[in-house]
Amino acid sequence: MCPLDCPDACGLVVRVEGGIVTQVRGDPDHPFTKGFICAKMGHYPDLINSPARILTPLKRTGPKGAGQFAPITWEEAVSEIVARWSGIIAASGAEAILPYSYGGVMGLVQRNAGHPFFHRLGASRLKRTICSPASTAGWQMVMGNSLGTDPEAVVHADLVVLWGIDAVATNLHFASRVREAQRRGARVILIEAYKSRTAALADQLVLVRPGTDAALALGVMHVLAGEDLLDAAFIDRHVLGFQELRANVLPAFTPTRVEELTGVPADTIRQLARDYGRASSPFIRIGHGLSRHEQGGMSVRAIACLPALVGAYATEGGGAFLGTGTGMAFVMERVTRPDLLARPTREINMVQLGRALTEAMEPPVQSLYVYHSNPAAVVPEQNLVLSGLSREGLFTVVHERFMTDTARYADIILPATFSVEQHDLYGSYGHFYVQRTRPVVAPPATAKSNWQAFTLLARALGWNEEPFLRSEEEMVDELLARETPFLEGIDREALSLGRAVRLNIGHLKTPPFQTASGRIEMYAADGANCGLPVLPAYQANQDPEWERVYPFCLLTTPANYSLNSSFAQMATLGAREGGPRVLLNSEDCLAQGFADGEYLEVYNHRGSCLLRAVADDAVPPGVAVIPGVWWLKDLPVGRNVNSLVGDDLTDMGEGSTFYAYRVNLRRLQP
Ligand SMILES: Nc1nc2c(c(=O)[nH]1)N[C@H]1C(S)=C(S)[C@@H](COP(=O)(O)OP(=O)(O)OC[C@H]3O[C@@H](n4cnc5c(=O)[nH]c(N)nc54)[C@H](O)[C@@H]3O)O[C@H]1N2
Ligand SMILES: Nc1nc2c(c(=O)[nH]1)N[C@H]1C(S)=C(S)[C@@H](COP(=O)(O)OP(=O)(O)OC[C@H]3O[C@@H](n4cnc5c(=O)[nH]c(N)nc54)[C@H](O)[C@@H]3O)O[C@H]1N2
Ligand SMILES: [Mo]
Repeated sequence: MCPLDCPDACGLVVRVEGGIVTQVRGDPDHPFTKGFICAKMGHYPDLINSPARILTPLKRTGPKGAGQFAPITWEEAVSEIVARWSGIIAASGAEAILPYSYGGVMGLVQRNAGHPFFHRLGASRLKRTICSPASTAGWQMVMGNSLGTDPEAVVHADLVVLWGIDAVATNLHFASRVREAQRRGARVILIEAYKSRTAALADQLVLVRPGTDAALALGVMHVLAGEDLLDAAFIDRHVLGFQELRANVLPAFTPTRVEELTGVPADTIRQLARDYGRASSPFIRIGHGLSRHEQGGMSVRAIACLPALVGAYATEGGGAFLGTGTGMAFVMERVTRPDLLARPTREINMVQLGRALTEAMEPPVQSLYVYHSNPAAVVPEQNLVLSGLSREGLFTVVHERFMTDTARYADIILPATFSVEQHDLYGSYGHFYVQRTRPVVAPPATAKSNWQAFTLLARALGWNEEPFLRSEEEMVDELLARETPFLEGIDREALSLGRAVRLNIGHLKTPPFQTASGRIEMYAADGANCGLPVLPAYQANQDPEWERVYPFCLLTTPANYSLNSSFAQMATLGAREGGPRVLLNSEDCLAQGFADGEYLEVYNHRGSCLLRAVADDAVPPGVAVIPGVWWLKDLPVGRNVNSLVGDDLTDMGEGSTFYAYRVNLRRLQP
């Protein structure tokens, strides 16, 4: 299984020769990913066998961030950590310690390995919000726990709308099914903020002003209602609150007004609505990109209403899909052990790490334990994050495989394993298969998995609660032993042999929809309690003065040849990507006197970074696209795009707003 944070969750065939991984290819027997993988994972052996791999615990010998370390043993590392933490706990309490982890490994055991440990310790809890809580919350307000349309069914659709997703880069195997739908006659529409790679797959590209998708969706609904393109019978039986939406919200979203808000021509909005309303089984794939805006939750909420208006869920291949949480198939509390938390400790939002490390708090964060994440590179407000990580008084432990930008700031570095060296159980957020993995090679003698590192620390602390006495393999067994409706009747033998097995999702078949009312809910009676509008809405949110100072919308898009900061250290892949760069419309380049290929300073009041300018008319005027999360150490002045990105939270789910910021650019002084 591929361990990366990617919806495809590919099946792999790993060739091992003489105890060494020599080749990684796609597993032709994997039902969803069918034998092909991305360019990144084709290079997995280069990472596993990299000479840059950290092979021993390290202790800092130079100033913070300088990357100067001396080797120590695991015993020394563990006793240092235990001693420092004991001091901090005695003086300030365990909430002064903050775990920090995200998506380096997606397996259910390794990914969550720190939860029982930090619950038992009584540390601060991390709200893991950097990726998709806004889109999830927006979806759930309308659809509850409904899974949406199976992505495999897209081949039956006659219209596919890729809404804010660069599927060719970020959801490759879904994109191949969209091509299949196209071969069978489907039209494909991409709704994007710039002409991404995925535009090559689409029959039509609709460019929307970043952050305004809710208005566009409401405009489409206005036309559907006005031109009687509704499925009245479906609405009657399966929708709650459409009449309220129609009476109170839709009248204001005329195509003319929506054009002003979104930049999409009124005629295009009308045509989009007609195409959507007349299709027999339209499928909308909702991306997370469009939710990383101030009103990102609302964007997804509004889009999630669309299929209900035309009764798309009643047809094969029709409906919408945001993601699947196959983790819910298992009793995850067996791993995460919330019961080990003696009392609810404070929660810190991971998006606001910079604030947490630099602002006054009671108690202040005095220790950070980072595992399978690279916050120095991937988190917004980078200048704040780095000044926090530079604090002499912050005791930082980083469990890693490479000297990442974050590891450079560590006091102690612990060497980590690769997925091919550890046990785990994987779900996916882009399909419905689960898969068990066992190690195919032995790790280097000194490297430990997340689970192993935490059990070692727990034993050093003298704990003997159940999870700390068990191996990672036993934890996988434990997850598989607990019956849930998703596991009923599945092929357990195939699962234990390491095959991808489809979960049983029959109990979530719709209708009824998995909401309180059993219907698709456009009206959210309890919305008002959480400060949210009871009906989908859109607030115009432009500040002309701000737009004058920072004329460019910044899009920090996923790169094709790296995944967040993973693989971004590989020169071969970086070169194929085109290197660190900022893409600008050629008219903007001309107007500003920027030459194609010259270095520019991209800046705002948060920070700045230096990037090579590339004139590219895939980018609309007034937009700057910076693909990829490059390593700081490889960039001039040691800052990447996240020095330009703020840490405001979304309207729902307290999520990240990576795409919501503005910048200006200037030529470098000689
Ligand atoms: N190659 C590669 N694959 C990846 C990743 C990667 O970094 N590289 N990241 C992985 C991760 S962690 C995730 S969460 C997933 C999903 O990755 P996401 O970050 O959710 O990316 P996408 O869903 O593809 O959506 C990104 C697209 O949204 C567009 N966009 C931005 N703002 C708006 C807007 O306001 N409206 C509209 N309509 N579009 C907008 C951007 O231009 C961009 O092309 O991909 C995973 N797969
Ligand atoms: N500008 C900008 N920034 C972004 C985004 C964006 O679109 N634009 N996308 C955001 C999104 S969607 C996400 S999900 C986050 C992701 O951010 P992160 O989850 O921090 O992802 P990575 O940068 O891939 O870093 C993962 C690290 O985990 C390490 N690792 C891998 N496996 C293991 C393991 O088994 N054990 C241990 N201990 N370490 C391991 C890898 O070596 C790697 O350094 O980034 C966000 N940052
Ligand atoms: Mo993500």
